[in-house]
Amino acid sequence: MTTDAKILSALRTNPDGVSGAELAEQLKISRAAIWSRIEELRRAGFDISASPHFGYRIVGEPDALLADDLLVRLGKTKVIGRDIHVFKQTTSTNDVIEKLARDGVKEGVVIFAESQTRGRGRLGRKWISPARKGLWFSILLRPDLHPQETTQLTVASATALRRAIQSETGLKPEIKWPNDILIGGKKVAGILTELSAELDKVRYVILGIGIDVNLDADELPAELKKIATSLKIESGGTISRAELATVILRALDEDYSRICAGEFAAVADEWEENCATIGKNVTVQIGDRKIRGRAESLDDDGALLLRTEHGHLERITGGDVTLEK
Ligand code: BT5
Repeated sequence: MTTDAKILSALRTNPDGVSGAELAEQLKISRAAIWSRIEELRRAGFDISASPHFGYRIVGEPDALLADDLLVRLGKTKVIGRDIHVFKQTTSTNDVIEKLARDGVKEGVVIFAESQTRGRGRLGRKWISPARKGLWFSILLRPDLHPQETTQLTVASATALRRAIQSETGLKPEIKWPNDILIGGKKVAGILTELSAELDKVRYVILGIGIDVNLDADELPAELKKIATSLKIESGGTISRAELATVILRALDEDYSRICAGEFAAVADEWEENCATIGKNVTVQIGDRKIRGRAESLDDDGALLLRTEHGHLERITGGDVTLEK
């Protein structure tokens, strides 16, 4: 943990204030060094008051993602969030993770970007990622899975995202197979799972997640106004992105562990309970092909089982689902 992270941690556990002398003692550095780090944190946007009576106190936090801060908030996890980096701007956080993956970096590293210039969805679609308005991040995973089983990871991520958003905001998000989180029928988050694999073994998976957090209605581009929303629009208040990111990373870590332990069935049960797709009549568009039917359940790999109009059970592994009204 860096000195800044240790100072932030001490300030947060002592909201009534902690003296420079106590901090110096705890961190085993001089009071002058503490003072200079506090100045640095103030420059990063932390509002830290200092008084002879109370010592140092945090009175305001910046609306910025800081790697040290996220690491301290997160504490110890099994895999996800072992290491966190924040970029001011990237093309796509999935691109950054891909480079790390090729360099042999261990799984669990998370890359956040305050904005992306070429954020992407599936099939090369564009993902808009305005600065400091959302959480745009990617995670490197190296699961011991067959390539076909990686849909399990998308399902697990959607389950974790839904749970975390609900606990943090009180909103009731729903999952739309395979990779959307909806509130009131509008998309608030999407997941892009990219993988590198040999014939029967996954080399690595890049889990890319985009969440619309603090966008106002007038900040959504015209083409998204009807289909997308943000947590701020739905809850009526600004949300701490750092706090939300922490809760989400913890939930993702839990569900990734469940998948690695072979407990996909339990994840799938939670998914089905909160899914806007199961039991509905849907149309699935796969390339030029359209399949209509009733979404029945998930299979063991996370694929969607669809009872078609002709009574056959079709196994769907990709595509865009539209819910019939
Ligand atoms: C997705 O694709 O939903 C996956 C989105 C993943 C984004 C994250 S951000 C961090 C990481 N780095 C990346 O470059 N990507 C990942 P898909 O199901 O194909 O949906 C894409 C469609 O969603 C677009 O065609 C738009 O209609 C819509 N869309 C674009 N930006 C959006 C936004 N910010 N919020 C809601 N919908 C959006």
